Amino acid sequence: MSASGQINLIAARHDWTRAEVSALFELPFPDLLYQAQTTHRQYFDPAQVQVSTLMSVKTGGCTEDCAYCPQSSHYETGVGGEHVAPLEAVVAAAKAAKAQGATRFCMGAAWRSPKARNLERIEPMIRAVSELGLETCATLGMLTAEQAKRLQSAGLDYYNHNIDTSQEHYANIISTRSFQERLDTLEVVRDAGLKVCCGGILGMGETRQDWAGMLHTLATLPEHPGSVPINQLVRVPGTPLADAAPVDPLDFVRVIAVARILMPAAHVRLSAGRTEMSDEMQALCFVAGANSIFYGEELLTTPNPSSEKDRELLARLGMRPEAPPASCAAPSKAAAG
Ligand code: SAM
Ligand code: DTB
Ligand code: SF4
Repeated sequence: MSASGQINLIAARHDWTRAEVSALFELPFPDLLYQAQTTHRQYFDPAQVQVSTLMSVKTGGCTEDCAYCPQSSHYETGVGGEHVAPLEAVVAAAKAAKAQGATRFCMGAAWRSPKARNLERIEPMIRAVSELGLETCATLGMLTAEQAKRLQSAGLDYYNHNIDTSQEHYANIISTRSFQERLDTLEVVRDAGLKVCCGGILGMGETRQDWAGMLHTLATLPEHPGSVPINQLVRVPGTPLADAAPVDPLDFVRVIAVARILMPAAHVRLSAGRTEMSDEMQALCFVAGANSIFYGEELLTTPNPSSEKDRELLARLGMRPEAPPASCAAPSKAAAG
């Protein structure tokens, strides 16, 4: 509180140094959580959680070699290459997600980058989901500037494109596209006026320094991402990372807390891997500043906790889903709702 009695808002900074980020990781756990929760309360209601539902609209058969991914055609995971989902199936899934309480619907496709004919299939999906009064998100791989603009014109709100890990560790995980190419897509997405959803995965053999590096990259982008998904690796048999060592749950909480401190206005999403997390660990993540989850029985190809279980967890914690943003109540968006 200032001398005048006003609360001083902790300002969002874009000039974090790598040393400052590393120092946050070295704080005693109670000090780190106190700082994260203090920051969180200045920007958000700590009892609210943003709720997103995922749908895989084109599954498997991907040319890329991302070592974590069950959808890569480089690995035998039992996930076959499918065609693009029909529009009606997407609309039905989006309606069901809305009825369950989701406010954002994220459509994922296993592409390195979409072709023109692919985007022609995706655009009507975005329009239809937007018309239902849901926020829209898509994750389709690398984009050109023109493609990003087209998606924006179709009504897309967010584009998900993860850096996945630190610049240093990246080449150990993916060889078919570079860290710089990820950053280039983030730039065209921002320039098209889309909101960025960008985060990474923990549990791919990285160190604490890699977590600091990944979060430093995110926090020093020209704008902080609107959403920061922090995934715990889902270890899928057949992928090179199937037997990776699990992350210490308290370290996972540390990463959430540091993300919250560095990017105070972002929705930090407790993303993949929740089926392996205890209720207590998830509760600690919320205390550390996580305020978004994926909701619904499936992520893209792997399971997620049931909606019922999540509702119970939120109720036990006295927490509740965040209301949709005002933009979603606009007549054009709500028309078909
Ligand atoms: N093909 C596009 C791309 O790579 O940007 C979009 C879909 S891709 C499946 C979206 C993100 O899902 C990846 O960037 C990665 O962070 C996450 N992901 C994929 N497999 C995962 C796994 N096994 N565990 C945790 N996260 C995973
Ligand atoms: C993100 O960061 N996590 C989601 C979403 N963005 C697209 C994907 C998680 C995928 C987990 C593995 C699967 O279900 O295939
Ligand atoms: Fe393909 Fe995306 Fe999976 Fe990489 S993460 S293999 S680009 S679907």
